Amino acid sequence: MSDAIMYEKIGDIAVLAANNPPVNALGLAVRQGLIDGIERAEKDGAKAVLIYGEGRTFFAGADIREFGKPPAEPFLPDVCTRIEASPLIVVSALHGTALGGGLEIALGSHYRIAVPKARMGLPEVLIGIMPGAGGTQRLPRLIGIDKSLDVITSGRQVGAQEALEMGIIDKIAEGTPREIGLAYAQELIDAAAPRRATSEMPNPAPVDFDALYDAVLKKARGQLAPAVAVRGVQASSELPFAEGMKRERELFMELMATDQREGLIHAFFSERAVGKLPELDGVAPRDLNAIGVIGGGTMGAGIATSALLSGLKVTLLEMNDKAAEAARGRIAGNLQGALKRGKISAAQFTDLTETALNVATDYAALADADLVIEAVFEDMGVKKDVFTKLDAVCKPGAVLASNTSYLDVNEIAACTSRPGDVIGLHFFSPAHVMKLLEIVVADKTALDVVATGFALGKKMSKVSVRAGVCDGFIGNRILSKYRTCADYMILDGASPYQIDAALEKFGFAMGPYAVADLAGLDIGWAVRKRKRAEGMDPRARDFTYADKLCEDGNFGQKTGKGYYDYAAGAKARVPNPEVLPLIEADRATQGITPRAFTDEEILRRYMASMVNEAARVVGEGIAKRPLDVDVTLLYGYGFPRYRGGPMKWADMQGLPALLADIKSWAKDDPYFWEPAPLLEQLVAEGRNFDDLNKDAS
Ligand code: T1G
Repeated sequence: MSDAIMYEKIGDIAVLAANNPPVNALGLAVRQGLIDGIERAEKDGAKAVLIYGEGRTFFAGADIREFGKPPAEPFLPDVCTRIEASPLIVVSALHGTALGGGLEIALGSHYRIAVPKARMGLPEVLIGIMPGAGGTQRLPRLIGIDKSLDVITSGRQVGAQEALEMGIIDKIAEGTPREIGLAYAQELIDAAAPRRATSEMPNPAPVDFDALYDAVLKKARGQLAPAVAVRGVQASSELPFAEGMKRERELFMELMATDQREGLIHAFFSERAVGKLPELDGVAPRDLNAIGVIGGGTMGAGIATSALLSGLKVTLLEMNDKAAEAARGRIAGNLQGALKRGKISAAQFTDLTETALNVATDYAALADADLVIEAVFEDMGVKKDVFTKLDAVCKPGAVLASNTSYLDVNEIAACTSRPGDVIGLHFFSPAHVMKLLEIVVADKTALDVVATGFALGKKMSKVSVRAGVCDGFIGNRILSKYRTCADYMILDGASPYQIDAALEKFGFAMGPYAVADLAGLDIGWAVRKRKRAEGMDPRARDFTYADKLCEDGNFGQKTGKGYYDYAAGAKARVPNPEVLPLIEADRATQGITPRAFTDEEILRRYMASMVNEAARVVGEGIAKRPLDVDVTLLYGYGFPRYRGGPMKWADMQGLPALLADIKSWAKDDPYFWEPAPLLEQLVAEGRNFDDLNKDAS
């Protein structure tokens, strides 16, 4: 027998304990160990079998690392079927997260018990597949179609209490999984409880599966897995168990072969890889208990909220009492939202707003802070003034962070006597909601300060990505390029509405012009004015229609009108009729004859501009690996997760074709479409971005 499943006989009970850290994934050795264990128990005179996991969890699912490789027997569905077929009573005792194949093992068992904190679910759709070891056939027989569809199409984790109410488990008990499992198995033996096979339960009553399929497909914004999973569940209602299992397998294999599965699994591993930097190995972060936030606008209040929710003490500094009270109100409003959603209790709300939060107007209040984040107006002079004052009051070793979204962190650091303690922490608005944190490492930033940035991100449940210093770091620098590409397409004949529609069809939550309206058109206006004042490269194209829109007081959602008119509400946007005439006038002045764009060309240009700039960002070392770009775009810019991120998407398209497109467009606009050296190099070497990820791991 393999060590992955440890066998022991205690009285009448054969105990199969999984031992495959960190999450007891159901790799080959575990699957084989389960089969061997059941067979041994049957020969060993046992009356019952207990299955549980050592360490932090019951099985967290199939071993995702085996996907894409040739499958090896025994397959997981057969393991579940073998467990269920045993004449002995089989009990699964759940703790930690019983997910995917893990829950399917439990469903193949005859009885299920869990500790109160256990969570369970079938999260396969989140990685682009569907349950493939009987989950779509056994769960509906156990709890009915509606509840199964909720669990399977959302991929959500269900807590033990809810699972008990739904009928997924039979019992909850306090103790270790081994203790509660042994006690329950003995209780069942003593009561002469029958073997109880889920697959032998009657087919669940049908629902209108076609309507559900359509509704789920629409809600998933182009992602296929949840809708395909509906068809799997449908089979549980319409077919005998064995045929239903075959149908599940076919659908499962179909999804396994998709780019969406590849993209989602890339996203899963990439978001875990971003925090793993060889230079931080063994580097301890500095203490992090109390932090300071300077500026209580939307951004500062969001950062403070996120910090409070993660258990940190926060001192928020504002210019005067009135502004300080307004900031307190903003933070309380954010926390009220958390209270309403049940994320915190009323007592916690009171504690966070009255004890953990302190608002102040004097820099001296920051003297004891372990880390201070400034979120003041985006202007170098203002930032330098703040950092000079911080340098004077903060204790030695305090981390001094700027939330700048594009300014030079080296220049900010240089105005202090301790540049090693200075770092960029770029949050995304609203900071208590958005998961991305760019950790901007300046030339002199000390390694333990970088480690502290990552520790803060982890505490705040953010996905943190390391970035180097440049205008816009990873995300905003790439954004600026693909936005410009879209703006040029408008000059040449596309409309903002066609561009938004094409990109939303691709899977972006919102197109770039709807996003601009949400963020405020005044932001882009200020950037354009700054760039013109600094002197634009004469080869860069320019345009005025967007400025005119702002000059007329249209800043987007906050003024009720921008590219769209929001008179009927934010979601009921309609094109603003003033926009197209402004664009036409601009084209006429510049002597441009508009031409038609297909949605496909819009997408290819937009994505190529994004990938080309991303290749520069990686080539220059601003992002250490292509996967850092992918995670940045996924978590900060609404890039569709099932496409894996722009670099993964580019790899799946094929880099040679992308480079050929760029070179063909460069004939008309060599300045904008200059190919990134790294892209040319990869194509010449016949390699792709994922090869660079592998080189770095
Ligand atoms: N396979 C392989 N490795 C896994 C894994 C898995 N299923 N789950 C986690 N890991 C690794 C992870 O990469 C990390 O590695 C370490 O474990 C700790 O994870 C037939 C088809 C379980 C809730 O989708 O949701 O069953 O980075 O850092 O925050 O129907 O991991 O340390 O090297 O995330 O405590 C369904 C995915 C599979 C579960 C733990 N199961 N995992 O979270 O730790 S499909 C899933 C998670 C399936 C059947 C099918 C979470 C977690 P490293 P972590 P965590």
